[in-house]
Amino acid sequence: MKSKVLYFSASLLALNAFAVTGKNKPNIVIILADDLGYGDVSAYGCKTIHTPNLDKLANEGVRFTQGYATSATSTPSRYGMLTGMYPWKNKDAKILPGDAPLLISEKQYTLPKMMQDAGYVTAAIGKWHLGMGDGNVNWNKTVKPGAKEIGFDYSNLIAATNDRTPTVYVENGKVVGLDPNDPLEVSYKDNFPCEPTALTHPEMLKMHWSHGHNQSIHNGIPRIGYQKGGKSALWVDEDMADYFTGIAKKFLTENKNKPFFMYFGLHQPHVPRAPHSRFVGSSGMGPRGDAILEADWSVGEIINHLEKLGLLENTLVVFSSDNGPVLNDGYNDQAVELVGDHKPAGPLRGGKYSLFEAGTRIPFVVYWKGKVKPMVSDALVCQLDFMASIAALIKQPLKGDFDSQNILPALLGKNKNGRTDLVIEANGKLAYRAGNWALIPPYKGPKRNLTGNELGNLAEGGLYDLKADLGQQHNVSSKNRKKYEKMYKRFLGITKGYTELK
Ligand code: NG6
Ligand code: CA
Repeated sequence: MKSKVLYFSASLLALNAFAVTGKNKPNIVIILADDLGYGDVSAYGCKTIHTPNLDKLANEGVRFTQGYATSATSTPSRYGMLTGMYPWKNKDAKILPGDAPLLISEKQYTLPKMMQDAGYVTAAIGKWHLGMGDGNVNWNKTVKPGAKEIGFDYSNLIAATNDRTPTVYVENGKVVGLDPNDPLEVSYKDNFPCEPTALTHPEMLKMHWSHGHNQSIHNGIPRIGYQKGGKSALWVDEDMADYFTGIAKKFLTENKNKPFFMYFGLHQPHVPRAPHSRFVGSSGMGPRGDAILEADWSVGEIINHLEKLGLLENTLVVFSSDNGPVLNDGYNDQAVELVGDHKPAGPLRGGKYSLFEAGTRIPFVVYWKGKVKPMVSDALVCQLDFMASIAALIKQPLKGDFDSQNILPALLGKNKNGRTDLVIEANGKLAYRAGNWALIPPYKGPKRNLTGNELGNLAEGGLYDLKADLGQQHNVSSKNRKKYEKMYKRFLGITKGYTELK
């Protein structure tokens, strides 16, 4: 009897403790699209595509006109967001193959570890692209270290990108649905004997490649990288949105009584664009537009689910993209032919892979029902700052040196004092934003890559007054030599010791 009473009061105590530590902590949901451009969301001014669910967040939250990713490609961008450190400080933070080892050191403090320390349940769902395993992965065993080791209690991921092998879902380090009698093997060096590739078996393709993407074929789509076996575990691209949206909803339902942090990486509109048949033809712009509408649907599902669970007023939702837009990223999917008047980068110059604005300036929305007032903010904000800003929000002390800055009031729309400056990265090269100005140091290299996007290699360097010239049409570096040199000096002061990633 006594032990029962003890047990009863202990659980009351536990409940009470939960009420104090747990109840008032807002949940955090970060939704990151893949290659979605500044002009791809109708709330950002485009009239060529209609994204009602993203618009709801943008129009009822804080819509940032100067929101940035740290990098113009996925891996470094995600690294910056999750570690609070500039990605160019880690020489390995560049586009990773599907069999790359975990990029973030297990010793590194991360945003999800901070959330765990604050009592949150954490999840990473969807696109990963930060490496998993030790560089010599056996996909038929538990793959580690991975998301768990850097702070995610639960994970359900694609290892890299939807155009790279392995084309399987990895849940908590285990390939989902794998048959032990049909082991999965992956290689980024050599093909496996007798396995078809896009070069040897073009007749197997339902989607054709234009550059890269001519190795293993799965689901009629040629990929980067080779793989063999694991047939029962291979994903169906057209079902991926339903799969991950379902996983996210399940995580939210199961953790509705705890404070949670969910990082949801959408795979759209990255190539290969293979949306579910429900969305095929919905945009009139071919697979790229249809994939954007599928992503919009997915975001709507998550928001509606939070509402259904009664959690919307206690959940801070961030929506953004890992880098800027691209039309032809290696497949002939009519993105270029069907784009019409649509401008994926909006008024900005460049796109994915670019040091020009459209490489890193992306849709960036903070939505918190009842807590954040609708507004448009021109504060300079970056995904790098989530770590220090969320630390401030949940009153979790952040020890150590981070590039992440606490700009919480700006993120919540309470003021417009964002960062004063920011270093951005593209293809291992750096550029600098400060105030209204964008500085691109002198770089050798091609004007464009195979996608047709401008990279921002300017032999003489560039200086742009974004207030007067948002589209970066007028390089004023010679006219404003003093300004250029002053900014360049400040840029070198921040990036000293950095040598271009090879
Ligand atoms: C490039 C791929 C591109 C895309 C990109 C990563 C080729 C020719 N191009 O190497 O298709 O996969 O890597 O994109 O292979 S990201 O958004 O994940 O950074
Ligand atoms: Ca991307």
